[in-house]
Amino acid sequence: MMRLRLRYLILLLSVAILTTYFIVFLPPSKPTNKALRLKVTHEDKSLTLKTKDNPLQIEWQYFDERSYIIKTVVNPGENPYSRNKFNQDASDNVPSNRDIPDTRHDECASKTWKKDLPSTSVIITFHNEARSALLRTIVSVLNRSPEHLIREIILVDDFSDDPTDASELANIQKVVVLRNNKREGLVRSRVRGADAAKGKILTFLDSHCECNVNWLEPLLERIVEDPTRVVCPVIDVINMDDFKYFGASADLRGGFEWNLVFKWEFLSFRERRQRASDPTRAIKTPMIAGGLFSIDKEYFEKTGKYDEMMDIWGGENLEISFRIWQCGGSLEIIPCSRVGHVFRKQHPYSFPGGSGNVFARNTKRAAEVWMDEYKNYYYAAVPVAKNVPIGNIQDRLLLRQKLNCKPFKWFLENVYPELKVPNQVDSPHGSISQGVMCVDTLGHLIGENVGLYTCHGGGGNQEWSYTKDHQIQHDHMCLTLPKPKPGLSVTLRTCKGYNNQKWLLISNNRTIKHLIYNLCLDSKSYKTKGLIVNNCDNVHSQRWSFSGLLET
Ligand SMILES: [Mn+2]
Repeated sequence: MMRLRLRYLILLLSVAILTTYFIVFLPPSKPTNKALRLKVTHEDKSLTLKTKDNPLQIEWQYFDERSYIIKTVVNPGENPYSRNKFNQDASDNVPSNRDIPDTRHDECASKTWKKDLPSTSVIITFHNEARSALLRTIVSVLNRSPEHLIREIILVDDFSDDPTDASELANIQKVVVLRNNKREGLVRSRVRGADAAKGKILTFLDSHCECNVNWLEPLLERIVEDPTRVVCPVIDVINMDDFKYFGASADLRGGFEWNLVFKWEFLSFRERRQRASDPTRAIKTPMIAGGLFSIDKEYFEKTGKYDEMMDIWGGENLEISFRIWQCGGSLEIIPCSRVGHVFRKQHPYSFPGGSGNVFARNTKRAAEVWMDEYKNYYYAAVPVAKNVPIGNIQDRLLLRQKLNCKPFKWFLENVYPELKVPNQVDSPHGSISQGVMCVDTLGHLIGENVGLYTCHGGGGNQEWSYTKDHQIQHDHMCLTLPKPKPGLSVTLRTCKGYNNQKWLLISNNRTIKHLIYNLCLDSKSYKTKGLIVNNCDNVHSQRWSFSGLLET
């Protein structure tokens, strides 16, 4: 007994000594940055591998990371955020092959993936990206993917100021560079990359990402099983100030409200419980964030790629999400696949045409093509969108018809039942006119009066709805009677459903009468006081027609 314990002790001691030896005395192994090997060309014999068997050959050549990055470092006195809206200094100081924490669930680490997966073309589009961030994206792809699964990395330089940002990277193995000769925006750049791709599967990445261990295999596997799946990694967070890498929650999916702006939302209790029993299972998502996903190339083409009349950025993720779901595919987040992304608070680049307009135009194109009558909920939430010109959508409508896609109602009922249809928009809406003049907010806010303006037929400030509880409403503001006294101005107040906000639209004599008092909406002094109330006497200045109300 005693002897056994002694033996055990000796064993333990020798293990401890050996470990110490290795820790203290072994030189730190230099991790080779395999990703930065240069391309082998037949013309250049110097780029062949030197092996022990064949000492005549010489070593691999490597891309010179330092000299590539040093050309665009932050100048002394320059704000490190000014060019990229993230801390470029911090990015430049992080090596391209740095270690990042493996943020997957333990069960992902022990999972094995199919061996016979097809290769993917990785497509990265960018406009004036920080060199260090772009290089790190490429290096993480090459270093953390099985070599045979990366067919190529296609960089689409969307007319960056400095063409050598991309052209120098063309020396790295597997990298192919395409440069636009004018600014095209994300959508057309991605389509250009996809058209050039030779891989069976397309993988789109942002230009400031870092792929984590085994990020690719679980994505490809889901698509091999069913090519109508469009799959995304969990998007981890690279801090924009210090570039530290954090794991994101895998209990999130993509959603939106009626303004059609993408948002992350927590999975329901039921889905979280399912995930707890199998943390590796795919998560169905109504919408994808759009920056990072994989899709079968043939399926991408069959389902209409992207809407190429969308400019710069925004709305394209909404369009592809509606389209894939409504036309028979599905969108998934794969929790065992992790890719870090630098999230920023603002866009680093310029938007020709203004970011708000471009976003509204792209979003409205998606709404007009895919949302059927439900697009009216979008216009109710974002009234300015009604007047944004969108160009021709005929091709996209034909595509929808050709693919025999389901109505938006199906999407709401089957994919996104959590998105509630607001009551307000069940109510009739339109303009309230008197001859050629229309009731108009004139851009006024809470507490101010409303006026009349020449009818323009474009909604916006002349768009009113008449709710079931008798309110006359624009956005969240309602026509309100401050006091039941003739001659007083009607004001805009937050809709509360109080009695002073209740009106009757009387169709036979076309008056708008307060529900309780004998006071009618009157335009007679609109130039000085805006709209007022007066004793109802059916004079011309009290006669209105409401385009949203059917004549009875
Ligand atoms: Mn991004």
